[in-house]
Amino acid sequence: MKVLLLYPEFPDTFWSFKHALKFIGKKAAFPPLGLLTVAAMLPAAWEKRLVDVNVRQLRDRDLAWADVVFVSAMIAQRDSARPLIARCHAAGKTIVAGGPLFTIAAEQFPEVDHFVLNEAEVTLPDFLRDWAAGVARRVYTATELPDIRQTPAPLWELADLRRYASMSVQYSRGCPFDCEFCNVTAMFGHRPRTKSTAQVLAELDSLVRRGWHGTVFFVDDNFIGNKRALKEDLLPALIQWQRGHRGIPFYTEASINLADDAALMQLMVAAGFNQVFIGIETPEAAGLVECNKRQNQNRDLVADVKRLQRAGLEVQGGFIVGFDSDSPSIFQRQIEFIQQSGIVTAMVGLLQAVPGTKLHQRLARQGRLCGDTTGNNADGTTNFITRMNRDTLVTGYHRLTKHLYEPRQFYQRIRTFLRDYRPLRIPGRWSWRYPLAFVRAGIRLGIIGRGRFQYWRLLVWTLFRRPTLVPMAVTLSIYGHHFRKSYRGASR
Ligand code: B12
Ligand code: SF4
Repeated sequence: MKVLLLYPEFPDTFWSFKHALKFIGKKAAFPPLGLLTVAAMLPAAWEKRLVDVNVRQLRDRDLAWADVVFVSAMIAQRDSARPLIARCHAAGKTIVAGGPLFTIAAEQFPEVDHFVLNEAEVTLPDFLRDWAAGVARRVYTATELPDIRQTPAPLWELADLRRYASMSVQYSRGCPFDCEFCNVTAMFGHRPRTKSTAQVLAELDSLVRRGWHGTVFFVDDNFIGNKRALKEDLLPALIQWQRGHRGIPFYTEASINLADDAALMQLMVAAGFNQVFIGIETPEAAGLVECNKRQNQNRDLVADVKRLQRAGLEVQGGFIVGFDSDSPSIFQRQIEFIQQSGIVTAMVGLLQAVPGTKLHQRLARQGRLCGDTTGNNADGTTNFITRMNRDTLVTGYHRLTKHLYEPRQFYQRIRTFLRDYRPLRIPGRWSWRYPLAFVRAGIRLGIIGRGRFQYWRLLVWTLFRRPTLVPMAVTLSIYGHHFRKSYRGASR
C-alpha cells in the first residue's frame, strides 16, 4: 500500500509567518504534526510519502504513485483543501480525511471516501481493521478521549525538516478551563492528558538525531494544565536534557495563571522556554465574564504580563473584539493595553463562532448565526449577528490592527518589551541564516521600509540599552513586517 499524506496550504494569515519566513529562507513555520503522528500509526509495511503544500506543490507523479491519500487540515486550510481533494478524486484515488476541519465540517466534502475523525488513536484502528476486511465505513467518530501515553512519536523522516522554521512536539491535550468560544475543550476535554516524560524526551532526541537544533513549539492547548506533572517530572527532566543540547529554545501556549507561580515560571525558563502565547482576549471585565474566561478575571493583566517578561518569557497575546458587551470604546482600550504591556506579537481577532463551541450553541439558540466561520479570526469577518453595528465593528477592527502595527507604535512596543525582558542566557547555535536575515532586514526594513527611521532608532537604542538583545530586536522587527502585511491584506 502506498499512502500519500497531504497537507493543504495555509492562507496568508497572522500565523502563517509567510512574509517573515523569506528573511530566513524557510518555506513554512511548522510541520504537519497531526499527519506525521497518524503516519506513525499506519502499518509499518505501508510506503508513505508526505506532501506539505506549504513546502512544495503536489505533483501529478505523487498522485500516480499513491494508492490512497490521507489528508489533514484545520478550518483555515479549507480553501486549499477543496481543490486538492477534487484533484485526488479526479485521479481516482481513495481519499481518507481527518483532523480538525473534517471533524467539524465533513458534510462539506462529498468527494472524500472515508472520514476518520476525532483523535486517530481511537478511530484509526477501527478504520484500518475494516479497510483490511474490505468493509470500511464512510465515517468513523469517537467520543472517547484516548490516553496519549500510547501515542507513537511522529514519523519525522517523512518531512524535510530544513524547510521549516520551527519543529513541534505535543506534551498534553485538553484544558481545565471553559472559555465560551474555544474549540479545544469541545474536542479534547477538560482533563489534561499528558504524554510521559520519556515519550517527550524520545521525540526531542529523534529531532536532534535528524539534525534539528532550532526552536521547538510545544503545541499544547494549555501547557500548564497539569502543573504538578510539570514541576515534578517533565521540567526537571527537560532541564537535564538541555544540558546536553544547549541552545534549543522552546515555546508554548499557557493560561495567564502561569504568572501566579514563580517556581513554575523559573523552571520553565531554566528548561529552555523563552516564549509563551497567552489568551488575554480583552482588558474589559464584562467581556471576560461574557466568554467565561474566569482565569483572566479580577487581576491586573498588565502586571501579570510584566511578571512573565521579567521572568524571561516573551508573552505573545491573543485578543478578541466583538463581544456582545463591547462598545466602540473597546478599540482604544485594546490599543492602550497592548502598548502598555509591551506584547509585541498581539494577535487581535474578531470573535467568530466555531461549530461545537458553547458560543456557537448560544448564538444558534438566539438565532444569530449567519454563515460559516472562515476559521481565521484575523481576516476581519465574523459569522454571527453582532450587537455592535457590523460596520462600526469591522471598521474599528481594521483601524485597531493597522494602528498596532504602524511602525511608530510597533517599534515603541518592542522597546517597552525589551526594557522589562530578562531572558536566561542560553547560548544558541550559530547559523548562516542569522547574518543573512540581518542583512535582508537592513535592506527591507532599514532602507526600503516605510518605518526605516524607527527601525534604526530601535537598533541603536537596543545596542546601547540592551546590547545582548539586538538579535531579538531584529527578529521582532521582521515579525512586525509580516503582521503589517498580513493585516493589511485582511483589510482589503
Ligand atoms: C499547533 C497549532 C497551530 C499551528 C499549526 C502548525 C501546523 N502546521 O499544523 C499554528 C500556530 C500555525 C496554528 C494556527 C492556527 N490555528 Co491552530 N492549533 C494548533 C494546536 C494548538 C495543535 C495542533 C497540533 O499540532 N496538534 C497535535 C496533533 C498530534 O494533533 P492533531 O493535529 O489534532 O491530529 C490528531 C487528530 O486530529 C487526528 N488527525 C489529524 N489529521 C489527520 C488526518 C487523518 C487522515 C486522520 C485519519 C486523522 C488525523 O489524528 C491526530 C492524532 O490524534 C491546535 C489545538 C489542538 N489541540 O489541536 C490548534 C487548532 C488546530 N488551531 C486552530 C485555529 C483556529 C488556528 C488559527 C485559525 C488561529 C487563528 N485565529 O489564526 C490559525 C490558522 C492557521 C494559519 N496559519 O492561518 C483550531 C482549529 C479549529 C478547527 N476546527 O479547525 C484549533 C483546534 C485550536 C482551537 N482554538 O480551537 N495552529
Ligand atoms: S484557556 Fe485557552 S485552551 Fe483553555 S478553554 Fe480557554 S481558550 Fe481554550
